Amino acid sequence: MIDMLRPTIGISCDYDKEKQNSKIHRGYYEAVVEAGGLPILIPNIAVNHTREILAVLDGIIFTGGPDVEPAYFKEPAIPGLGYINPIRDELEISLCRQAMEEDIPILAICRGIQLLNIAMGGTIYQDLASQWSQDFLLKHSQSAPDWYGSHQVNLLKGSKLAKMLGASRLWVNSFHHQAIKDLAPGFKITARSDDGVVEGIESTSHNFAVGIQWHPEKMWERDGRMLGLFKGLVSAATKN
Ligand SMILES: [Mn+2]
Repeated sequence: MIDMLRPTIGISCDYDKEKQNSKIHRGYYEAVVEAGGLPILIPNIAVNHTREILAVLDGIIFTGGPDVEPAYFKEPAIPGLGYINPIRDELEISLCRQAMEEDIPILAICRGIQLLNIAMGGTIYQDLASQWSQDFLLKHSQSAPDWYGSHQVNLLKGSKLAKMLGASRLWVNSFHHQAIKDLAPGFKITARSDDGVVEGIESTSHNFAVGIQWHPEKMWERDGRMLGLFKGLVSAATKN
């Protein structure tokens, strides 16, 4: 007999075009289990089932992956743009807008933070190295191991992000060449690296819509504070 069902946490998957597999790093779903949720992987299926997918989810994680098609923020592609996956973009933009409309808790990681910002009306730098206009830019595509914190971020005091992490400044890993440019309406910036690049955002009007630019799914086994992000999502997704 099951005393209490765990909240279901959907996890968007990447697509391996060579092997034709939907896939995702174990760190995402193992963190959800560790945080008390039940992970459900969402494959790259056609977009028409957004509402049915969300009907079985109490929360959702938008994961890391390739660049988002810049047409979604009304820009042509520049030379620095990387690989894009139109099928994944279409599904996730639709899922994200619908989840926000239904106020389903969202944790948006790396590509996810960009997707969340774009879906809600913001823009991104398609390529930091060629578009960042200030003198100082940190290395955001680290060459160190994926669990290793390669630069620091400053967290906004009182934000959900700072509370979940229990910190005001911490080391994070970094695997992105894009970043948020114009923030979507209804959001606030909750983390920046020392060069000013946005590393965290959250909605000011939703129950839980939190985005981060780094990869906690690859850090939580070594830095327990990172599990706090998944616990925060599961807690927000728990029905009272
Ligand atoms: Mn970074």
